Amino acid sequence: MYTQGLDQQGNKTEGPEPVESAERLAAFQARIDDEEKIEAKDWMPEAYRKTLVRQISQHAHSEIIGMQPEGNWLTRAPTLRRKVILLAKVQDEAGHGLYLYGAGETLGTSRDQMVADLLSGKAKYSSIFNYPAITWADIGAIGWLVDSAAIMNQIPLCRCSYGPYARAMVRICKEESFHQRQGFEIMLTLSRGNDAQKEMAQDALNRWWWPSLMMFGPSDTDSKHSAQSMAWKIKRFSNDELRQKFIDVTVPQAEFLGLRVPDDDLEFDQETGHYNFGEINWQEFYDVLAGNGPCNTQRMANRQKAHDDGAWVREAARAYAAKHAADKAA
Ligand code: FAQ
Repeated sequence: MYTQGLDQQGNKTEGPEPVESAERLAAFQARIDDEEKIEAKDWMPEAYRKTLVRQISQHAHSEIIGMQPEGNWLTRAPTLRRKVILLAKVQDEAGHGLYLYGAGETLGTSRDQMVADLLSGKAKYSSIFNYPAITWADIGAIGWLVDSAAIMNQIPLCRCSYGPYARAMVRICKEESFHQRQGFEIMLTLSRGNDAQKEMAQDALNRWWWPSLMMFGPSDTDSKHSAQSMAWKIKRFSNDELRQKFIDVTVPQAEFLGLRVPDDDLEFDQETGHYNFGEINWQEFYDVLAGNGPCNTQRMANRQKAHDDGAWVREAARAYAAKHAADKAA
């Protein structure tokens, strides 16, 4: 049979034995179009698998690296109550990383491989975690803004075409909602506090606002993966659509807090029902992605150290598993 398909890199092939025949690809797309979930053992195009491993692993890495800015404040939380809540939040992020690595592994890439790609710099993690948490108000701003942005992006992922990722996102989103509330509550307390506390809240908003907008990724004209990911229903909304939704929801919250969003061009457009906003500094975004953000080096050094320090745990777990298997076989 002489057919056309795609090879493992997604290039068109013509020949007697295509890796991915046009018929197979069409049948796969039809399943997606019918809103069927694709499961781990189902046939899938190699490019679909690769896109998912890329996105899911980078998402997992973000959760794990994302523990650092907040972990930095565990020993300095202002009250025991705040400390307990923050501890629970940081532990949740570790859990999210684990569910996501688990979802990634269903696609045939081991967690060891995903972690190796993070440590070698091959795999990215979210740009937002390369900014420092300088004051306690930053913990409020991270919960309020970063978790809000994460929720805005992740709620549609609960309907992602790949079943294991979609199901992991359901639980993650529930926990992120609690995280968002705790962040907003910190900001509310500070903004109703004394002048120094209000100033601290405003300063945190000033520093976290623009990086939070960058979390949604490049503008639609520059997003290289969006079109295909939306056709595969991995992504349900474009980067710009989600960014706009986030701004529309968050600006009134800032007003409620009595804080000023640091954007002179921000204004509500009566005609569209959306906020118009100023130009994002994309150069800063790409600099952070290239490893030149304020904390990239520190974040990766900490992760590498944690990985090295955990070597004995991995070794003990392997020895335990080997002993268990030997006992079972005996
Ligand atoms: N940072 O073509 P697109 C959280 C990369 S979890 C770094 O638009 P795509 C929880 C992108 O990977 C936050 N890199 O890509 C928490 C691609 O590079 P590649 C993480 C970025 O995949 C809260 C290139 O740019 N959430 O916060 C960023 O279609 C508090 C071209 O971009 C997720 O990962 C960025 N901001 O869309 C934890 C959600 N944006 O791979 C602790 C799942 C883009 O070709 C404390 N991911 N890039 O080398 C997604 O929804 C998507 O992957 C996007 C990017 C929307 C992030």
